[in-house]
Parts: sequence; structure tokens; C-alpha cells
Amino acid sequence: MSGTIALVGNPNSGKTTVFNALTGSNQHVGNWPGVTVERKEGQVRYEGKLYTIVDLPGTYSLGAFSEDEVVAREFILTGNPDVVINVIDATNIERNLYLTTQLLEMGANVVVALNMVDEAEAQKIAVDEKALARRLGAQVIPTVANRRKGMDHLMRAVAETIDAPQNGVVRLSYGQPIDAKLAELEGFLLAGDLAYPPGWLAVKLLEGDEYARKIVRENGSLQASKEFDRVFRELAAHEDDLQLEIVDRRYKLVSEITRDAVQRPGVAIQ
Ligand SMILES: Nc1nc2c(ncn2[C@@H]2O[C@H](COP(=O)(O)OP(=O)(O)OP(=O)(O)O)[C@@H](O)[C@H]2O)c(=O)[nH]1
Ligand SMILES: [Mg+2]
Repeated sequence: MSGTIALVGNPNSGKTTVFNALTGSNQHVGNWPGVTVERKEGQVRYEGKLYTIVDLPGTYSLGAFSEDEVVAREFILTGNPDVVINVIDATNIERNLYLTTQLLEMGANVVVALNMVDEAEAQKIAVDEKALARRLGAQVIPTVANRRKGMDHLMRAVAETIDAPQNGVVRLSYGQPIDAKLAELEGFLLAGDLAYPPGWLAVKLLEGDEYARKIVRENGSLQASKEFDRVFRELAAHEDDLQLEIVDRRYKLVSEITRDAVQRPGVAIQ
């Protein structure tokens, strides 16, 4: 086996179409343990190597608001996929990139399938793939999944990205005082030897993510630390303003990247 691929993207972006185009009939359907969410897994052969590919439920975000989001993010964080194919809808890049920034923040090894480029072309939306790739620090491959266009190129990018991981280019800054708080939290979390990236957990804790808090609260070595009570008291005190600021920063980054890489008809270049 040469690696595991996770397919992630907004609802209706074309994940299952990509999955079917890559796997053919080589797939089976089950359920994720403990939830009613469908689990599709298949096999892809590319250049003599065999890959397992998992079709994750469609989500706009990777918080803890729905079973779908939790299933997707748990698999990305603890299922150890070697690469995440983020399927994005080329006619709706700004909305789709919100999820992309979260994937990069998790430290996922991302390849972007820029899907529905046929539709984008019909709507005269011009996407500068190179600019997008540069800003994201990930390969961006145009695809038309329902016509199987771009699938070979996509698998080549997957193989290359497994061999030479490209993550870590997008490092979001949330400005002060949030960045300082995050660094402090990250230091605290490092002592816990957790199964989750400390940088990602720190952001989720500041966002007030209940699930992230549970992970930290139940960690034995963190509980035993002197810092433990103080950290949680501070989190509770700052919750609301930090949450808004963090989401706002992410949206700003996404709209900046979109401005760099996408031209819509009737929107003048500045
Ligand atoms: N024009 C066009 N249509 C596409 C393309 N890829 C997929 N579609 C169509 O878009 C619709 C949604 O595709 P799906 O593959 O079901 O999307 P999904 O991301 O799996 O959706 P959820 O599982 O609901 O999140 C289907 O009708 C596909 O045939 C494409 O590249 N171009
Ligand atoms: Mg689907």
C-alpha cells in the first residue's frame, strides 16, 4: 500500500464524483463508528502503486458543530491520511477556501482539486492557479470530475505531495494579543503529548471549541500541571471576543487570496 488519501470539501463540490472517477468500481460503503454518517472507501492504482481513498462528508468548516464536521476532522487529524485532496468548486472559490485554510492550519498535507472549471469558464470566472498554489503552498490541479478530466494530473500531484510534503506555508497570524496567547497555549499543550497538533488545538481552544476542551481536560499530564486551572479560567474569561476575531481573520485571509487569484466578469482589477 502506497498511502491513504482523504477527500475533503464543501457539500456539492464534487468529492464523490472525484472518488468515483478515481476508484471506478473498486469501492465499498459502510458507516463511521458510532454515527450514522456514511463511509466510502476505495482503491486507486496509479503508476504501479495502490492507494486507499476515503470520501469524507461535505463540510463548510471543521468545527464541532455537526457529526459530519467531527467525522471529517477526526479522520484528518487521527486517521493519518498521507495526503488530503481538498475538492473546491471553482465557481465559488471564496466560500470554499475557508475550509482550505482550516486544513492547512491542521498541518494537513493538501492537494487542491480545483473542480468544476468547466462551469467557471462558462461563467467567465478566471482563476490564476499558480497564484492560488503559491498563496496556499499546495499544488492546485484543475479538474472536471464528471468528465474525468484532470484525474491523472491529480494523482500525479498526490504522489508528488506524499513524497515531498508541502504543508506549513500558510501560517495564519491572528494579530496581537491572540498570537501571543496562542504561543503560550501551544507551550502548555506540548507537555500533554497529545494525538493532535498543539498549534491547531490552541486555536480551537481560543475559539471555544468544546471538543478541543474535552481533549485537553481529559489529558492526564496536563491535568496534573500547575498551569491547568489558570489556562481554563483565562479561556472562559476571553471566549467571546477572541472567537469573533479569529473567524474574522480567517475570512480576511480568504478574501485576500481570492482577490489575488480570481477574476470575475465585471469586477475590475485594482
Ligand atoms: N459541471 C460540472 N459538474 C460536476 C463536476 N464535478 C461534479 N459535478 C456535479 O456536481 C454535483 C455534485 O457532485 P458530488 O460529487 O455529488 O458532490 P459531493 O461533494 O460529493 O457532495 P456531498 O457528498 O453532498 O457533499 C453532481 O451533480 C455532479 O455530477 C464538474 O467538474 N463539472
Ligand atoms: Mg458526496
